[in-house]
Amino acid sequence: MSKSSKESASVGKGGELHQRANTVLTTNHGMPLSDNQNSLRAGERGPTLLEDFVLREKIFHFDHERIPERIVHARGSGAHGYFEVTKAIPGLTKAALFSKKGNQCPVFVRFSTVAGSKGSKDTPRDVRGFAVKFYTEEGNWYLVGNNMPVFFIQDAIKFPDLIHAVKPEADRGFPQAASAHDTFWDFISLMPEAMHMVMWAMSDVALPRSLRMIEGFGVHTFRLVNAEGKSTFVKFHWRPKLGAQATCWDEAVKISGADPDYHRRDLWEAIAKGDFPEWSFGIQTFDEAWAAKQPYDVLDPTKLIPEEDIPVEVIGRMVLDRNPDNVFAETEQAAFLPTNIIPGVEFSNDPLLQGRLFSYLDTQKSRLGTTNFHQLPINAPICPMANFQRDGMMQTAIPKGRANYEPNSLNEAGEYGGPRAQPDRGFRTFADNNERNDPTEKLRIRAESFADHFTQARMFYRSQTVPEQAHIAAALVFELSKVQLVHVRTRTLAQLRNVDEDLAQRVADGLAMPLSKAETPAFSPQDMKPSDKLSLMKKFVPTLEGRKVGILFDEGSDLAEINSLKSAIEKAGATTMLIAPKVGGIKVKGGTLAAEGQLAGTPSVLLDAVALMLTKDAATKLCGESAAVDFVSDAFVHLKAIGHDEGAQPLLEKAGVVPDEGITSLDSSFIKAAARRFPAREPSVRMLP
Ligand code: HDE
Repeated sequence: MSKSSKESASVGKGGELHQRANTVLTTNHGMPLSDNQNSLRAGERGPTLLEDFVLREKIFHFDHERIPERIVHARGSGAHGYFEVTKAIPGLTKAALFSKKGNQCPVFVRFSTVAGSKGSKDTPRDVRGFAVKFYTEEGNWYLVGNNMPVFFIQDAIKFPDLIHAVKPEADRGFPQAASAHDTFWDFISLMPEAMHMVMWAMSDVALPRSLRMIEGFGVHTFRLVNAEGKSTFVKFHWRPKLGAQATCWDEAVKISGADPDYHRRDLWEAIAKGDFPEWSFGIQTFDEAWAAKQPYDVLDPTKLIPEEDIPVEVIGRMVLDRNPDNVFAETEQAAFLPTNIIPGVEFSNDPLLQGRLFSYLDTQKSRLGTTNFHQLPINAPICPMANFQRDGMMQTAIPKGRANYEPNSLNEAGEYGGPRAQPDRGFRTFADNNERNDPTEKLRIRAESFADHFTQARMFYRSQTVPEQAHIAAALVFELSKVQLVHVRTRTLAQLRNVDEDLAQRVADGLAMPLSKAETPAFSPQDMKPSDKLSLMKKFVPTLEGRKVGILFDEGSDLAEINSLKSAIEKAGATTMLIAPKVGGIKVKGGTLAAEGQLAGTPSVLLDAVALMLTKDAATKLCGESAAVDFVSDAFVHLKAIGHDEGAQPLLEKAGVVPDEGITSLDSSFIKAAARRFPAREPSVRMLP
């Protein structure tokens, strides 16, 4: 779909704007230019002339380069790739895509943060958007999901309030890309239905190590409909091949200073070097009868379906193998709409999803300025499309003939009468006659079955490992410490008591506040079985694949040893980065070695593990350089493996490193340790509540 960047625009046959190899610089109208350095002046030192249409066109276009950023999910990173069906499911859906194992279609994915504006950082504590365009032979299917399986609210009517509350506060315009402020917690503490999602947002899942290491969820219950018209409910899941992994909070904070583009750079670089990120695609399926028996409502987007109850069945895989050619044309102009479905995939009555169904079309018109946004290359279907919709701003299609209405009988006159609906193959809405829906009344009402706000929040918290529970408590203490309205803190503590008494007590202690009086919930929380699938640490995949290991060297380090460690790390699937105090070339034993990163500009927060290959003299000298001391002490407190030779000892001591199983020599034990983190170290480096 994309064109080579060497080509430039010119007007071609039939009036279509297309690309051809062109080395001549022209105006937008194709007129060749003689000078792109000087504007047209009245005399050598005189004023610029109004007549300078070349200058005017260039500046006019520049002045309008920005379009409104997305109200949510403004900061995003995109990538192209393909989806492949690994298990056909014709019994469940008539979608042609899923009819045969091996079927493939191109995809475009946009990952995003939610709260921050376009220029914010990549690593705030936040939900991540995971939006996929499947360009199928039956039209574009968009699965616009997140990296957490539930959401804050049950009804679309609360979305503007939620987003207003989390965005920078209305009077002061800060904080940017942060939920740690009064208005967010004010709102959230008044919305008990948010508590389950709050647990997720305060967990390590909100601090991804890489976009290549996040899970994805369709969140809502959807339907699959087969050729016989039978409907099956479905939840969609993406699982990263590299395993889901998070950073420490302190690490995420420091990364945002060291590299605000950490995630987009990581995604771009991995794809550019052929290390293609991959996800498996899975479904949980169930029917009305099963749904009716659950203690929660499957239409309630604040609930998940435990995998212990319905396992995820893998039916596909997605590989991202191409970076965008142009961020604006593709990632920025990509328009996602949950309404873009294909025959065989349908909505449920989830009231949050129902609200999304009309919201996204409005957004695209307001952001892209025209009803013809679907014609932009990134949004256009790759299958044939035809209808009688015409005209509108920035119409780029040139429909031929007289037929712009239907029915018509132009065919009978030998003319092209245009396309016709296909009763057999076309999309039909599933006739949902479930008696639980009771469509006989119009009501502004919340179903009774949506009333339990705490059971799953409790299940999530109790499914975490001890260190993960401590992280949730620490995140809540951090966020609430930024809240200045004391009654909001008190109210949040009351909500937390319904999630878990121990958690509430830890947070109260961490704030040095008394535990609030418990509030009686509308529905008393139940104790569900904890689920191992909800813990990142329990699911952790110990692999070096896709990770980055830093090798710190300096004058006198041994080139042969560096090279041999480098190749052992690379053999295990990681990339390496050579780091030294100066980049140009340092005299080492056996030659001169240039570094890829300068020590002060490459803190260890940007790496998964570090190796210190230093002579004793170099290490002693580096004890006087805070960037070197921080490099080591941060790796230690961020629970990373540190491999080192004898010479590095003075620097380890200065950095306060205490030996444990993550502090290794530079042999195979380092390669093994580098694939892990060491949470057991945490209590000695951080006073968690
Ligand atoms: Fe969105 N959401 N959303 N959302 N959403 C947008 O659409 C909205 C919700 C999600 O990379 C907007 O084109 C409403 C849930 C993603 O371009 C907007 C409601 C989930 C993206 C919008 C929700 C999402 C968006 C902003 C409540 C997870 C980024 C720009 C009814 C399942 C897509 C745009 C991209 C984007 C509205 C709730 C995911 C304003 C009204 C729940 C991943 O239309």
